[in-house]
Amino acid sequence: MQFNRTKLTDPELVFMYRSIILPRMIEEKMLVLLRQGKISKWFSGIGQEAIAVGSTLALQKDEWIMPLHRNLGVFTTRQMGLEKLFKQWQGNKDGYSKGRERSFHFGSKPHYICGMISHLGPQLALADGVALAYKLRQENKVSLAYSGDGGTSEGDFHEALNVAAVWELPVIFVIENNGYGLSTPVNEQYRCESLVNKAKGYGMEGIRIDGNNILEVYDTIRGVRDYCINNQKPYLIECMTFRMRGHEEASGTKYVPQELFEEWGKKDPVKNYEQFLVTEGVLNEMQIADIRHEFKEYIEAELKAAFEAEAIVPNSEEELGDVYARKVNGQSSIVNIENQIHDSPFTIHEKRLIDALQDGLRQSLEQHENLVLMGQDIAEYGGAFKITEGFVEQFGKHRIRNTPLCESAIVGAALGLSLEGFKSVMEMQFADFVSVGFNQIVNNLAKIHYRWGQNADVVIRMPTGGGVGAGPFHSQSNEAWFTHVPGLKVVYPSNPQDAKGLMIAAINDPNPVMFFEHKALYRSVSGTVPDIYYETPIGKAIVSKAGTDITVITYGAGVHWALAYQEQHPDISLHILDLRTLLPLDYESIRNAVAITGKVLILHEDTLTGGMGGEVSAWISEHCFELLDAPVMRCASLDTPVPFNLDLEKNFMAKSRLDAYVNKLAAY
Ligand SMILES: Cc1ncc(C[n+]2csc(CCOP(=O)(O)OP(=O)(O)O)c2C)c(N)n1
Repeated sequence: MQFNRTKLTDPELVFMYRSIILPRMIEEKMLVLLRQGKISKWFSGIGQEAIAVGSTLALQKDEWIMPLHRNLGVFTTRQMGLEKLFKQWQGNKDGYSKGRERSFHFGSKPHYICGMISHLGPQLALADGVALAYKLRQENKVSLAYSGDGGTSEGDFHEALNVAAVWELPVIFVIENNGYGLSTPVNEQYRCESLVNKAKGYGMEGIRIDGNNILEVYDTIRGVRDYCINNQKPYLIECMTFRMRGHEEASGTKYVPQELFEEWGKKDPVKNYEQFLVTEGVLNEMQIADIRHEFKEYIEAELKAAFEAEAIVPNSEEELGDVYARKVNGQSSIVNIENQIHDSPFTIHEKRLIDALQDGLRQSLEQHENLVLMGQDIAEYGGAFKITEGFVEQFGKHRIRNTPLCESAIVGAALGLSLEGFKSVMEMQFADFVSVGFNQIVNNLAKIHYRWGQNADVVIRMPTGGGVGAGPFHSQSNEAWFTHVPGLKVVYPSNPQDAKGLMIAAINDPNPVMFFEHKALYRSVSGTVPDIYYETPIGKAIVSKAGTDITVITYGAGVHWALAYQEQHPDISLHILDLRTLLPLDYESIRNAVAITGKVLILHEDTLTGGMGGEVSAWISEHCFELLDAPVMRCASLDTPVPFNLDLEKNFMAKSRLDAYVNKLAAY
């Protein structure tokens, strides 16, 4: 192995040695503890330390890194105290995730380290978002994300590199090509000659280097960092290395030919560098022994302290309390229209739902300089539904961003922006397409605050629903996919005033909000909308029409179906509750609405099985049993995909069975 010290001084070379030997020694200790049954799972980075350590040293301390499961060297090189790290791995309350996350799946904002999720690939797009934040602020910084050779086969790898190239983001993508993805050798993973060749396909530069040579890694990444900043472009680095242990310690290495261990054992990044320093006269054997002794004592002392930590006493209130981030700083000064409507100190205008949404977005962009909108065709074209028409002229293309066709990467980029304190609204062109961004939403955005205290300040706009003969993939109601995910908020306005106020509230909320907008209501529903910047509270239902015979609990288009039904059937008096927010549910308003009539019909456009109606019905049965005079009934759409033919679609829709359900309940 050829080492080139370039202009590095002796103390700098020694510092590098200390940086690379520490994670090696920690791991050696971990393997002993594992054999003693004192710790659980362990993913080893032995043999790959030069990559994590060299790249972390090459970055500034306040540049975000997205490490994976073999990157202990990132954590130690960012000077994280060992006691807290050990507590993290033991699942202790005083670790980085309050015992909620295993192994390396945690982050630390003060250290600019973003916690990985298990899925291989999603973190790459977060690096895009962080780099976008740097670019928008014109800061001279880069973000850096790792991928294994296996991870490069994930769609997220392709999406993240493509977005970084198209948006010219200063991101360094580092592939650790260690020969295997679990038991799968690289010849069963990809067909290109080398992974760095993929860079060309995205229109970016790339280089393949010896990942076991810490000086080569450090020097390359220093240079690449300058390139990314000066040219405002991403860069791909393929680091050749080898996984010297099993995928994780329990899984063994039987499938790896012994010769490979012998061959790569000779290329050990720690031993070779140590040898180089001795040959170079930078360190002698005594000094090396001293450093090793110092670290041994350090590790033992910190481990002892960690093992003495008290066991966790579970507290459900605290667990639930950490799922969502709390609002901070002066948000209470925003007008809550529902407290002030009677004073009417503001002007109002008649608006369609679509115009009200546009109002909410525009005023939010004026309010928050750090708010960015992203979506397919949302810039000059104004979006598929023209909601963002005119925004580019007012706010510029840097804030109103057209995206390539890659929902997963854009949701990930939104989370990356949030790491850097930006707010973002992403437009799904149709709610149906959320399925290809699903993982980022339900696993990254939703869980991040509970896992390590980082919020995801992201709103995802979901043009949803059917009724216009658009077929199975432009008509779905998929809100219930998300109401089952702790950490998300799910909002679904039915009228213009709520649409604007809830949009503003969603953007002000520090948590990820799924914002459903019924496409058929965009231009068919109008109402008065205050001109001022105001919030409609998330988590509050509203009585759309008071009545005495049957309570209809509904949302979205269902509200309009119920109102229209009432108009056509004056003999029966419906009490109509518009839920407006589906997660969290407003149980108090539900109870009050049940109490008024004792007969409850839950109505929604979504299909029956597993829909919101099931959840609301179960809650009413459990908590309002004494208030009921009839079984809770659900009127929902047929349990089929949404059909294209208009007659079939009409038959599919819950609306076509509303009359039957009302009569059934009335007669009960
Ligand atoms: C989406 C997804 N599929 C499968 C897995 C299971 N899994 C975890 S690590 C791994 C191998 C990863 O290989 P590679 O990306 O080369 O990284 P390495 O473990 O070699 O560092 C697999 C298959 C996972 N975590 N996520």
